[in-house]
Amino acid sequence: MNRWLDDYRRDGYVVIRSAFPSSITDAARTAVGSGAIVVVDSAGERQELNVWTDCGDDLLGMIPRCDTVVDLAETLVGEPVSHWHSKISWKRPGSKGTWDWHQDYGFWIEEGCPRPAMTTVSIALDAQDPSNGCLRVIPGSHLAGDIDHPAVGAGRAADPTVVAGLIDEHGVVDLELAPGDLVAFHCRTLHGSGPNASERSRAILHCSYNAMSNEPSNPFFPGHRVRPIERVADDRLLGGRWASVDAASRFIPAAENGYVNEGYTVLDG
Ligand SMILES: O=C(O)CCC(=O)C(=O)O
Repeated sequence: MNRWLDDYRRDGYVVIRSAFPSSITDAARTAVGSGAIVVVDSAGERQELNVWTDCGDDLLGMIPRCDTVVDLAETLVGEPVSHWHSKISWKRPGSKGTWDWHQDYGFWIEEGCPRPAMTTVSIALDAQDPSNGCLRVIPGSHLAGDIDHPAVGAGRAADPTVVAGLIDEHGVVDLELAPGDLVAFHCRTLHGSGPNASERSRAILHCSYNAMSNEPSNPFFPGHRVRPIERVADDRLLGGRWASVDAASRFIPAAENGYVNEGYTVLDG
């Protein structure tokens, strides 16, 4: 874990290859698209998501609670963590939607989380590369402090002038991932993604965590309050002992979604 921590502290992200087998990623993929909401980007294009805060004994509730993911999150944050939320972010083939450059903490600070003691562990469900709109990061941008996130076009994004300066300084890394690869990134790491210009799907499962000592004073959901994670042993997950695949009954609907509070336009899928 220490090498990952060194990379994470330096770059603001770390990639771990082949963290999950195809038995898990194939099963999780079957939930893609069901119950999705749509978040509108700066150009008015559509991004599809399923978001949940409460984790049950279905597959999508067990992955964010499993030892592999939670141990990594706790190592990177440096203390016990609470589940913040998880989401499947899906770009269907040919979809034009993008994720504008942003720091997650630029939004989460609005819920009153005192410190950037938050991280996201993302698991690729499909192969992803620039042609299908893979996640992109600006390495080292987590050290740039809190950047303003004004309204930009039809959405919100990190101040484009600051982003341009950081890209000049640090460049951009396209996170090319195979199914089952994992990337963890700091809540201040600038990230985004482009359109899916390919004929392939691009689905990724983002699991986000907050330090137990970092209670939000203005949570947008009851599910954002800190609470201990009821962990799931990796053996149970890898052995396929989940109740069902999909957390559809707990996917947060468009009208109640935190993206609304963040100033995004959110539509039913
Ligand atoms: O899935 C992506 O490409 C990025 C999603 C993202 O940054 C977000 O949901 O905040």
